[in-house]
Amino acid sequence: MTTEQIPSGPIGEHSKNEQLAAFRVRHAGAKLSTNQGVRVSNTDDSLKAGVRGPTLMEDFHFREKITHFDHERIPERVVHARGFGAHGYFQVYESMAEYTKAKFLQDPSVKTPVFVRFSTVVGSRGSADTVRDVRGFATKFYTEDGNYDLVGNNIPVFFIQDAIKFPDVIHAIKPEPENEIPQASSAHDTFWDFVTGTPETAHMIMWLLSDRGIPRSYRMMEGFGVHTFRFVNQQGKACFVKFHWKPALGVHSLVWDEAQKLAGKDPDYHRRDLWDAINRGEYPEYELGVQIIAEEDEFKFDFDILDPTKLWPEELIPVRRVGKMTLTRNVDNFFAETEQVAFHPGHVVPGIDFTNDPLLQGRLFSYLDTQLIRLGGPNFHEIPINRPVAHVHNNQRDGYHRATIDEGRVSYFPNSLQGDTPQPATETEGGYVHYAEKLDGAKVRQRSESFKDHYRQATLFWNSMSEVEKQHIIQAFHFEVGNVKDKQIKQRVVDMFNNVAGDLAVQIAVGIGANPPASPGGTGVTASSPALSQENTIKNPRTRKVAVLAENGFNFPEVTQVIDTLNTAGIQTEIVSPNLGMITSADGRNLEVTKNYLTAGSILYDAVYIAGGRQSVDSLLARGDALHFINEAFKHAKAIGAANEGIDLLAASQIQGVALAGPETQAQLFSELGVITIRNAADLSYFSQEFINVISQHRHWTRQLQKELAPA
Ligand code: HDD
Repeated sequence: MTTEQIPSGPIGEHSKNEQLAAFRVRHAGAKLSTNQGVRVSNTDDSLKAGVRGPTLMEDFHFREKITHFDHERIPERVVHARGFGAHGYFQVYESMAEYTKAKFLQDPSVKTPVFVRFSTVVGSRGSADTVRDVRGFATKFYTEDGNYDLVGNNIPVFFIQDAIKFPDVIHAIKPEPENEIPQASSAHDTFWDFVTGTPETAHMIMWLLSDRGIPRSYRMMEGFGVHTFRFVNQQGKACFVKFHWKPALGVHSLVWDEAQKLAGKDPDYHRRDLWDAINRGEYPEYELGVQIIAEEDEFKFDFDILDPTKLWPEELIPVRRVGKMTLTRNVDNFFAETEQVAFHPGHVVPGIDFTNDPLLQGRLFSYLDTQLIRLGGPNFHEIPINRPVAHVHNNQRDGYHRATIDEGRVSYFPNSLQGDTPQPATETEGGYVHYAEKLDGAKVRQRSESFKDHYRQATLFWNSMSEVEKQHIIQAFHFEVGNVKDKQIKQRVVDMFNNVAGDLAVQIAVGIGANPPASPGGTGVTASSPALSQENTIKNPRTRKVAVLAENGFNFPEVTQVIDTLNTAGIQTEIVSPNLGMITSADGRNLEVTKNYLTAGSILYDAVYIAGGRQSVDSLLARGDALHFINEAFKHAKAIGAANEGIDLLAASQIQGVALAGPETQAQLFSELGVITIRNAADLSYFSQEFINVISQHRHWTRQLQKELAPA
């Protein structure tokens, strides 16, 4: 199939989907065949010489079936092996012509198809989703000008400044080579050995050990292009640009204990969350943001804008939201799409160009190189998910797995036999012309002096954290470095992070049995950046998940009113009870149970609601699982709601120091630290609304600070 046969016409939301349609095969209702299209009469028994005899070589069906199976695996990505993708579209809000000529950033009526793959970096393909790690956020825009890939992460800075260090940092963070332990974790000696020998990692380590390292959902994390790129407009004028993705649902995280337990209870937690949301029509949305610096302002800042370990503080250089991406469709086949998609930061379109960031420059080599081995040769661009919607015409030919049938004798340029075509396009015809940056320098293997401040922005990040975010970072250090066996490495961690902030280093030292720093350090930076704290993010209750604990004898009118109000606000509810099937209310009505205590756990929910009803609550009171559910949800700072008798379960739990509605209280709402209760109210609409507000807060950290982190 040539690209000419692909539905042409203006690029629109569905153009990639229409292109993919030509490759889809539906097998339902069909007869079984070999790969040669020969119908198969029996696929359960190999061809044998006698019923108890040996299998015959001539069994072509057996040979083909087994051979194909033997070759099903391709190498997993050397990093970002575990990922999950979805289709959608991008729409710009208004023309960006002032800054860039990129066509997909011009016309607000155009919906450019996109494919996004989210990933973890360190773990192998089968590892758990919720590990502490950087998340990849890679977007392929199928634009009119050809494919543009924005291959970013959920952290705006990187571990290293020069791509030549990439194998070192990855070797250090991957499982240790002699025993392949630990999987998908940075909590081991080799990684911290590398970190403490490489001070440029300090800033990103602060991010990794913050709540950003354990997102609640792919739908609730930011994305960053990390590098400084260039926009170039029609007149050839360039500016520096950094890209951001801002999620409509805000930036939210798990807590560490929850993340670890989820890795066992539901290792697919993030992919399931994305898959389910898209299937429900709750389409994830992210606004594209840009920060722009004029070429002439390159040296105006106290950091080098080419240094990928530095961010541009949003308060200094505001993020302008220029468009929105909406993910609307799950893949049809994980391997064909998510596994075979090939991203490359070098896939750029006219209007977007590179800078001399040495990390970016190295990436431009690595991604094409890796696809050659991973996808088996130079024709990976022909795999349906990788095909541009724009037409492809060139003189590249042959190679493994070539699918295009190139017609004609000509595969060279210049030529007279085909009128010198395909021929280069002029700039006005859309030909890509590299920005004519003037360069002058000696060949050196050196790091610029302007790249040598490794700590000031790490301090800025630390200063910007709320109290509870700081506590989480310290706990993360205690976990990560607590798993390091070498005492000298542990001490080096304290000494290195003393350069970031003295109070941080002192608190790290306490938890890992190292000596506090000889003298409290720091950088002297006192500024903070509110944009860096998740405390200041969007709080939106939509798509949150609430467990409803109920058993036979529950109060039907009460429970259904609460559930209906939550559902209307876009919050999901699941009835959790000891057995699947139906439970019957005190007034004889039935509700279907969604999960039992083996298939569910508080960690799978954002909030818990305990149904009223005497008999139901008496059963819950006798059930250790239910009390554990509540205690764990409380520990993880989640919203908890209860009405009437349901409050008795709270009173019997380990929740202490929170005022609850007492048996005699008349319709008065009690709401403290995210625990909300009411008794004797004829109508629960006010309660339900307040419960939604409490859920929308995501987590009630004050509770954690007061109850958990207070010194004994
Ligand atoms: Fe990379 C994959 C993001 C630095 C070499 N990288 C990969 C993916 C993401 C990133 C999201 C997964 C793409 C997918 O879903 O298929 N990488 C980044 C970011 C970086 C970065 C944001 C720094 C700003 N990467 C980086 C360097 C190198 C690589 C410096 C090598 C010099 N990255 C690769 C790779 C991968 C990759 C080995 C593995 C699989 C692939 O490319 O397709 O080439």
